[in-house]
Amino acid sequence: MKLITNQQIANILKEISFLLEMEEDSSFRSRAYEKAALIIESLDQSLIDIYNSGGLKAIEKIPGIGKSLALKIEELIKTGKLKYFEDLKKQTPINLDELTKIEGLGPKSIKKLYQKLKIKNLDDLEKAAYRGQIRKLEGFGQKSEEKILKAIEFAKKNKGRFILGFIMPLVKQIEANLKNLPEIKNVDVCGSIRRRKETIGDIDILVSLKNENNQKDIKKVMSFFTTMPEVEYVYAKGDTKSSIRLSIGIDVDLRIIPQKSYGAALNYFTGSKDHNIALRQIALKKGYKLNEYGLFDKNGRQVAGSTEKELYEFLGLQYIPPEMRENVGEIDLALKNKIPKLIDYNEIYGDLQVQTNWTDGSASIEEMANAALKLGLRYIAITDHTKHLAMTGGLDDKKIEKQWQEIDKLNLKFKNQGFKILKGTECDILLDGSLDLKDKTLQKLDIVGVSIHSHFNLPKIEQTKRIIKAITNPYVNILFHPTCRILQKRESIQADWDEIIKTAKKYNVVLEIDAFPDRLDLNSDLIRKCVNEGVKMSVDSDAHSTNHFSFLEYGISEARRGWARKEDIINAWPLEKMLSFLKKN
Ligand code: DGT
Ligand code: CA
Ligand code: CA
Ligand code: ZN
Repeated sequence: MKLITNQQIANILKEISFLLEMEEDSSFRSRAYEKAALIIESLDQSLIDIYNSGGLKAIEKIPGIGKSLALKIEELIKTGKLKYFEDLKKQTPINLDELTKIEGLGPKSIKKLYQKLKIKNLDDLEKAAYRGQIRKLEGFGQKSEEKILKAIEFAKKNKGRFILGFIMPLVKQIEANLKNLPEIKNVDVCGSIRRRKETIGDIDILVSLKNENNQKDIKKVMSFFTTMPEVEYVYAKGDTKSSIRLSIGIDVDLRIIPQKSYGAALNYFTGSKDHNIALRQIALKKGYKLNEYGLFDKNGRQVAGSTEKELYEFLGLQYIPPEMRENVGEIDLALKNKIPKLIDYNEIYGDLQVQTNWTDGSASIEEMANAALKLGLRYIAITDHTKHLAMTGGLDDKKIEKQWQEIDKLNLKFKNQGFKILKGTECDILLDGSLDLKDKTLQKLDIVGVSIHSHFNLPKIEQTKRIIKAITNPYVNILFHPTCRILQKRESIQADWDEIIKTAKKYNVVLEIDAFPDRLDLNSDLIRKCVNEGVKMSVDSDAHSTNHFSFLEYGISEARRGWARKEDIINAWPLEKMLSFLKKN
């Protein structure tokens, strides 16, 4: 039995779907795999648990998963591998991971590039583009060749980094497994993960032991770590540090730290490097020496370092939350005792961007509401796409009115649970800045969100004008995923953000922090600007299935990285307060 997560299984099914899509006449089978992947991603229970308690039959009972798929899942659970998938990959030996990161390359074009130019990976693609071979292919042109080159540059910058929210379930699982070892006292994941950076290079873990110098315990912890089922390769196994690579391709370091140095090590390995350097300078000015073993006076005596709190105290600094440690002004604030009270992870009341199966979501309004309620939320806004986004089956003015009838009915049901479903939209901003629904429809909605889903490459001046025209519409409440970036896939659109923030302030428009792990847009710099200008924000999951509400966590992380407080985030407020803020005169 292999420890394979639902996400890993879903990813394999997605790759199969992609590979099938490249073949002729396989799009039906391809869609079945894609659908199954989405269903598996939104399961509450792990497939391993389902399989262990009910066997193959229980897997088959999951909607959307038939006999043949269930057998494949069983094979993955039992062996960690799937022969069907390995064979498919042999037939088309291309690096999908790399090539699908190039914006605009879908299954059909990747297939053509492979068949005509033998392009298997990013390297091949880059060479062919530089040689001008791609523009000669049917269906490609000089413009798409240029676009590909730009996308390659972008992808190279991100190579080897992982998106925090997608890797976090695995990190939490490893952390929990270590915590369960009876020899271990403290476990902390530090580095960029503790700072909640959007993407991370590796996983840095610190532990301390209950019996610090017991060689047997040290060996046992290190052996456990280097033989976890996810381990693919062991770089080093020692008494104080071990390093491994996991099968998904990410490296993990584990360090055993003596209790008296634990805070200093935690601080050092959390970083950022620039934050560390600034702290060390403060220590020097005070006549101390700071390193990962502790804070030491002139005589080499340790004065602090067993806890982080103590360390900051001795340096004359207020405690600085890890999300702020980027040396962008936080140390000054701490010196003046002015670290803001950041929004906390349990302070979100509602979610203002939620998609359902009325468009491209996978669950019904009721299922989404129940999932939100289960997580402790008090309200959600249903914000399905509008008609201009035709591939999602976007709603028009008529269809959205039908949706309101369903919402009204459901609200009767949810009322005694203290939960409210708001009528919303993710209304498309058209090329000229006008909106995809009529004003008289927008007027009747509780939450009008607007966003861009096309023409990402407009010049800065035009893009700015377009957005400003949209958000000055009197019925607009929120600009969803304002910069439209997709991490590792698409750069932000070009726009004058100072101008947009100014306009948002004037027109009482909220800017969204989209919590979907590959969006996190606004980024921390823009969030800090909004906080400074008094522009309010929302943290929304952009959920497309019931388990996506858990993404809110990463939106809160981004908000904290941008120094936002509860008063800056409107859905950290109770419903009435939030709605009355949005009301316009
Ligand atoms: P990553 O892994 O690229 O996402 O980013 P980090 O910040 O986790 O960087 P990593 O894993 O290289 O190192 C973990 C922490 O260790 C880093 O945030 C600060 C500390 N550190 C590493 N190298 C140095 C160094 O040369 N000087 C100082 N002061 N600190 C360092
Ligand atoms: Ca790291
Ligand atoms: Ca590291
Ligand atoms: Zn959107």
